[in-house]
Amino acid sequence: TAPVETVELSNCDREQIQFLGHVQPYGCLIAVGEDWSVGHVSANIGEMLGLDVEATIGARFPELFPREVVHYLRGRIQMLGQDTGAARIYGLDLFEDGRLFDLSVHMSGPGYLFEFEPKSTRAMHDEMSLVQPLLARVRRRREIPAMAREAARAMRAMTGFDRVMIYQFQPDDSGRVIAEAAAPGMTPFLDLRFPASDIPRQARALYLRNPIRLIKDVDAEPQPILPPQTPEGAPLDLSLSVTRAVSPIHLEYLRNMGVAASMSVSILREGKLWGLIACHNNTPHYIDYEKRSAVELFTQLFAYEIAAVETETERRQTLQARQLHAGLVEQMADPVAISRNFDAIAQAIGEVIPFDGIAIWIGDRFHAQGSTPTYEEFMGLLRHLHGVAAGRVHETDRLIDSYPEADGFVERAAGLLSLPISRGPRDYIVLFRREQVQQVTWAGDPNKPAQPGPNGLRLTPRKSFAAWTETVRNQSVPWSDSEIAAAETIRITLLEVVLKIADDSIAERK
Ligand code: BLA
Repeated sequence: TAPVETVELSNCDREQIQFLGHVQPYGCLIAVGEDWSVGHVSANIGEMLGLDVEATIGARFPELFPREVVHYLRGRIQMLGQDTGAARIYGLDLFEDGRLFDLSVHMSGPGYLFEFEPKSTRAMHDEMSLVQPLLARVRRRREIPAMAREAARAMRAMTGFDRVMIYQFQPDDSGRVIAEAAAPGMTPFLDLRFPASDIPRQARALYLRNPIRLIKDVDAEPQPILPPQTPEGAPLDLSLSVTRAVSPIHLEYLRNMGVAASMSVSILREGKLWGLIACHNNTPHYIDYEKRSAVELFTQLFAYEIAAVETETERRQTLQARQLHAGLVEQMADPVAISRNFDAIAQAIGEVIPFDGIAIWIGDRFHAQGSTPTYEEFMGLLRHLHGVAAGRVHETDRLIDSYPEADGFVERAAGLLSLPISRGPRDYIVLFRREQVQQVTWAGDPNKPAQPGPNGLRLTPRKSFAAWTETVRNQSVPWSDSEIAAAETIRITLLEVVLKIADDSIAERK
C-alpha cells in the first residue's frame, strides 16, 4: 500500500490520495496509539502549538496538555468508533492560556488522530444560525435547477467564495455544472461538462466517506508527517482527516484554472455520490472548521431536499405513464387517425419521456417528428430492431455500437428507445435522442490561452471539456431507469390498444 511513485495522467485513479503523508499548513496533526503515546506529528506543531517535534514523538499525549483539557477530550471521544465520523470541538482553550483551537478527533486503527486549527477570536461564530434561513429559500423551489441555484447562492453567502457551483454526476460519472453563483466578471462555468477522470474513482470513493475538503492555498507548503511511516512500514491513513494535503495533480489543475483556493462538499443520495458543491477563490481563502461544519450540515439538508424532489418526480412519471392509457386509447382507436393525432400522441409521450425525435411505424405507415432518421434510414434500422428488440423495450445511448450504419444519422439520432407495439416484430414507436455533444456549448473564453504546467495542457478545464467531448462522441443522453420503466408501461398500454384494434377490424371483415 505504498503511494504510486510517480503520478501521471494515465494512472490518476491509482494515486493513493489518503497516503500522501502531509497536511495542509492551516492545521496540524497528532496521532496517538491505543496506549495514548504519540506515534506521529505534523512538522508544524512547533509553530502552531508550541510543541517540540522531537520531544513530542513518543511522548504520552496526556502530558502535553493541561489536566482539565485532557479530561475533557477523553470525555468527548468516548463515543467514537471506526467510521463514526469525528468528534468536533470548537474554540477550545487548549493550553488554558487564551489561544483557541478547533479540533477534529477521529479513530484511526486502534488509536486516535487529533487535528488542530487555530481559531480566530475576532470572528463572530454564529454560523449555525444561517443554515435554516438559507435552507428555507431552497425549500421554496420545487425543481432541481432552481433549488441548485438557491443553494449555490446560499453557499456563497455563507462562505464568501468567489465562485460556487453545483456539480452533478451523470450516470457515466462525468459531471455537469447545473448551477453557479459567482462574483461579477468571472467567466461562467454553468452547463460545462467534465469527464469522469477529472475527479478520479478513488477520490469519489473517498468523498463518500469524508464529505468536505478545503484547499486553503494551492501554493502553500504541505507539512510532512513525522515519522513518515509506522514501525510496520505503513504510512498514516488520512482518509478521514480534515487537513489532509491533496493530490499534486489536482493542485496543478486548480493552478491552471487560476484558482488559488478550493472547497468541495459531497452531496449524497441513497448512499451514492449525487454531486458536489464546488467552490473556487481567486486568492487563498480559509473558513474555519466550525463554519465548515455548518456548510456540511447545510449540504446534507440540501441533499435531502433534492432526494425528496427526485423521488416525487419519479413517482409522478410512473403515474403519468399509467394515465397516458385513457388518452392514447382514444387517440389510437382509429388507426387511420394516427397521423392526425400523431402530434398529440408525441406530446403525451414526451411529457413522460423526454426525446428529441419520435417515429411510429404501424401498419406499414411511417410517421416521424423532430430529430429522427429519414424514412430510408429508418427502414434499415427496422431490420436491426427486429433482430435485437422484438417483443420488448430496447434502449441504447450509443446505437452506433450495435448498428454501425447509424453513423449516417448519429447527429440526429445517437440513441434510441424502442417500444414494440404489436405481437409480432412489426410495429414500433421509437424515441430518439440526439448526439449529446451537439447540444452542449463551451461557455469559457475560447481566446484565452491555457498555460501548460509540468503535466501539459491536459490539466485545464478546456482540455477536460475536449476530453469529455471525445468520450461522449456518438452518444446520447442515457435513458434513465424510470424512463425505461415508463416506456414498458406505455408499451403494454399500446399493445392492448393495437391488439384490440386488430381484433375489431378482423371482426368487421367477417
Ligand atoms: C479532485 N477534481 C477534484 C475535486 C474537484 C475536481 C472538484 C475535489 C477537490 C476539490 O475540492 O478541489 C474537479 N473542480 C473539478 C472540476 C471543476 C472544478 C471538474 O471546479 C469544474 C468546474 N484531475 C484531472 C485529472 C486528474 C485529476 C486528469 O483533471 C488525474 C490525472 C485528479 N482530481 C484529481 C485528484 C483529485 C481530484 C487526484 C483528488 C484530490 C484530493 O482530494 O486529494
